Amino acid sequence: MKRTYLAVFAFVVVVLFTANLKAEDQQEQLQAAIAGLKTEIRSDVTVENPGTITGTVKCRRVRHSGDAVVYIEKVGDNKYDAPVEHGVVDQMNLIFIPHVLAVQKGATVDFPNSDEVRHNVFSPPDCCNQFNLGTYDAGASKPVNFDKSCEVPLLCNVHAEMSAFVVVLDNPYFGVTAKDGSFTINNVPPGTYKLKTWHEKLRSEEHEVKVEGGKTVEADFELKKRK
Ligand SMILES: [Cu+2]
Repeated sequence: MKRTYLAVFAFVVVVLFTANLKAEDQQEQLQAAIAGLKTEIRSDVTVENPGTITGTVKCRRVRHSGDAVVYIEKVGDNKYDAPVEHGVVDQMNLIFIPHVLAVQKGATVDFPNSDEVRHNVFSPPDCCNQFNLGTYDAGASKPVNFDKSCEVPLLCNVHAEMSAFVVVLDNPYFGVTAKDGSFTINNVPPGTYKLKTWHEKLRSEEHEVKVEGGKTVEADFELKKRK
């Protein structure tokens, strides 16, 4: 009798240990995906004597200062070739990764399913770029082209809690903030611009910035809740 108890006990320990290893493995995979996937997709543009815009966005009353987008509304005539590189929004552990992907207009974004369950990515009916990819299996991936500048909420028909955004912009001059709120916009042609912010929950702010060739100009923002 005692032996049976011991055997059961040992079995439970092994099962728990394996489950723990699997959970740790999943966490590692998730962190790797978060670190590895790009949050900005743009085309390469040759600029003579470019400048840099850098700064911090403080996001008030939300968990962190990441996932805000800082962008220049208009640069020249805003006519730029679509990016060749595809963006990727992965679906892993019932989460979209990254949570915010900023792309230049014309970009294609791939939506792989890295889970063992099926997902169905779609954007809401009142959205400027409406699509529905239908349910698809683990390992499969479907592309969507984003040709209008606007914010596109991503949802999943199977999992109501899944949410993310593709923010589509008119030119290559934008940056997505890291969790500490920092951002950088490189390769900016010299000039005076209107710099704006986007955040899923916070009110948009704008600053005027003067970019000079070979120099870095700083622009800081503080974003508050929408009224
Ligand atoms: Cu889903």
